[in-house]
Amino acid sequence: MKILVFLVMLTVCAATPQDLSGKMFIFPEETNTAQVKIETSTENFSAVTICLRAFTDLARNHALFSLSTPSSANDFLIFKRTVADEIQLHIKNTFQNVRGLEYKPNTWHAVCATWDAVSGLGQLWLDGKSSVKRFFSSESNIMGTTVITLGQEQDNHGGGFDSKQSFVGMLADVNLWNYVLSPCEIHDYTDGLNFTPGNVVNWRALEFEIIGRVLLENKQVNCD
Ligand SMILES: *[C@@H]1O[C@H](CO)[C@@H](O)[C@H](O)[C@H]1NC(C)=O
Ligand SMILES: [Ca+2]
Repeated sequence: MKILVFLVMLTVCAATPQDLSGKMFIFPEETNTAQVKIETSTENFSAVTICLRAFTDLARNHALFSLSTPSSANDFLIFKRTVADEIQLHIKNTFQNVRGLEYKPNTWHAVCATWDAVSGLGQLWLDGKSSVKRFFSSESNIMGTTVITLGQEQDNHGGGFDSKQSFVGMLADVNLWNYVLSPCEIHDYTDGLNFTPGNVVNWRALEFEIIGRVLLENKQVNCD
């Protein structure tokens, strides 16, 4: 009976949206288990914009954002590679290497990525600077039950994690839209100005589940 009550409470907690304004997730150790699972009922994307902020000193491969569907483990993946200044963007299991971005360690970076099914073009933004637009996949939408994980990279739907691709550091301000944001909107997000929160994933009303050692704390602010 106690276990049942506890499980019900856990379910309720996971399902209740929380306003995480001013907060960050801390991933304090390298594991193949610790993650934040983000829930969304959207199962049909004709376009995507994802924005988040990340702070890490990792020099190795690591996932910044991993979205899978049953048919595609890398339906939308932002993957920092060991190669300096190279970030891999995977959309519908097709990847492109984005080069020349200044991804410095121990710095908060605003990372955004966009894609739409009509043109098939994807683009990465780092701290308000865009990459070139590259072709990934067109005509079909991202379809099926989506599993979003922060902290781990999915090699299969909801699993297949590798500690050597895990994220260690801090993540915040995760928002996901089912349309492509304009460059001005991406700048507003990057600069912390007013922007329309994600209509699929909203940091101010986040439905999520923490698995393993991930801490939620106030974002550090610099003292004057
Ligand atoms: C998915 O959305 C597209 C429009 O982008 C629509 O034409 C299609 O019917 C939708 N598919 C499903 C299974 O809902
Ligand atoms: Ca992997």
